[in-house]
Amino acid sequence: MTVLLDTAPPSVYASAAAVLVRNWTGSSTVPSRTLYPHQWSWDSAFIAIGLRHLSVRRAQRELESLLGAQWGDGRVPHIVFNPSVPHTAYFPSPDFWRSSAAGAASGAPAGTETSGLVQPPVHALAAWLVHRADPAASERRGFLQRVYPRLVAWHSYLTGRRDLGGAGLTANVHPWEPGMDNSPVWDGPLSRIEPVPAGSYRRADLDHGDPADRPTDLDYGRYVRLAADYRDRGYADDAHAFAVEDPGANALLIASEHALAGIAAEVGADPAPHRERAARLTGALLERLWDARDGIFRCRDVISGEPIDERGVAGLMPLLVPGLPAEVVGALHATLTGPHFRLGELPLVPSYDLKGPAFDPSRYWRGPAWFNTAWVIERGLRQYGLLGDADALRSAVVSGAVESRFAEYVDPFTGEGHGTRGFAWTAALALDLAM
Ligand code: 9YW
Repeated sequence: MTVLLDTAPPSVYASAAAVLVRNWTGSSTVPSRTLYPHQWSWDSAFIAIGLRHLSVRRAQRELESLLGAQWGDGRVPHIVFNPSVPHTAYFPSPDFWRSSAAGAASGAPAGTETSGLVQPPVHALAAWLVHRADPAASERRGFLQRVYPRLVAWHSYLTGRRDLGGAGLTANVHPWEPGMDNSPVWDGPLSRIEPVPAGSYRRADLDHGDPADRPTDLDYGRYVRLAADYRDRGYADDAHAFAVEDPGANALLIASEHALAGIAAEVGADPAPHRERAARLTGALLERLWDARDGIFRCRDVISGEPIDERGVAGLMPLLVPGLPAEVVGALHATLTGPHFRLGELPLVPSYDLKGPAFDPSRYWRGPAWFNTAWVIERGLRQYGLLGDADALRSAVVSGAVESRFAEYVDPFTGEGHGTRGFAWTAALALDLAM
């Protein structure tokens, strides 16, 4: 591996690089050696954004190994399983998903085992940032030429078969898909789902994670029901008991669609359709999910047709979307720094409303602060010239990551680490913001 010269302080650089080197398997990076021993989709995109500062080639490989497991229908699976890891190490394992047996209808790859769900589409943005880190090397290897058609197919799946609400936005069909598994935002739509019986499966996550920090058994019973039903329908997108339009996933899709326009121009394709799609998606996001009264984007429950009355960090992530009306940016900034999220007073951004009834500072996505959402919000603040808050958030990400030994998530008040340590995207994104 060629290690590039960098400008990050040596302690940040060396310790973040050590995590990324330790978690590298030879073709991709595991989020955590213990808790998550396979390749995860949006993790890999965030990881590539950091890896580009260590090795552009390795960052390209990270994305290309993930895209190599893309299904024929365009979906990029949320987990790509490492065949050398025992099935007992993570649940649900390949024998649960049975992707390679899913058949021709969805075009799952025959030689690789994957899940059948997706995660937020950070990949085109990541590919663009990896390219920008060393355009000459990227061009020599034909990186963008190879990934462009796959990224186009991926976005077509999300805006085609996954436009379940019919208004242009992409919908998520499982709480694992927006990447924020047990966010209180899902409690309402999830309460309609009959959990599978306790004892019908075994949670491997509790071998490594503190039960008080992880989703509950009731949540898991519902996650398993939804995933098993999807599998049993051959991963067809025609009937879902859970479907939501998430502002975080859609914001990342829009940012990635803009990145795809940049990629198209580089590879000699027409960028205009990507710009048009980004504009259409932005219009739909504002039309469907913006709550002007409360100054936050809401998630929409596609089954009930109603916005979900909870404030989650995903509702602030559209700050990443270029070209928002000034009053929307101003209101989002006020919400971010106001009593529900308290940026400025607190160093990072809690995953859920500090005043919300379900707030819990240590349980996973029900309150703790995460580094990937902070990275997205930092970029959004910077884009809109809110530089004081962007600078403060940037240094809080870097110091919080190092001080917590690259924790998966931290207590939003104390910064105390929770979950696994040596978590890859925490290291990657701290490295990116330290450069
Ligand atoms: C799980 C790997 C994944 C992340 C998700 C996070 C968690 C998996 O870990 O989900 O077993 O709960 O919620 O965003 O991609 O890091």
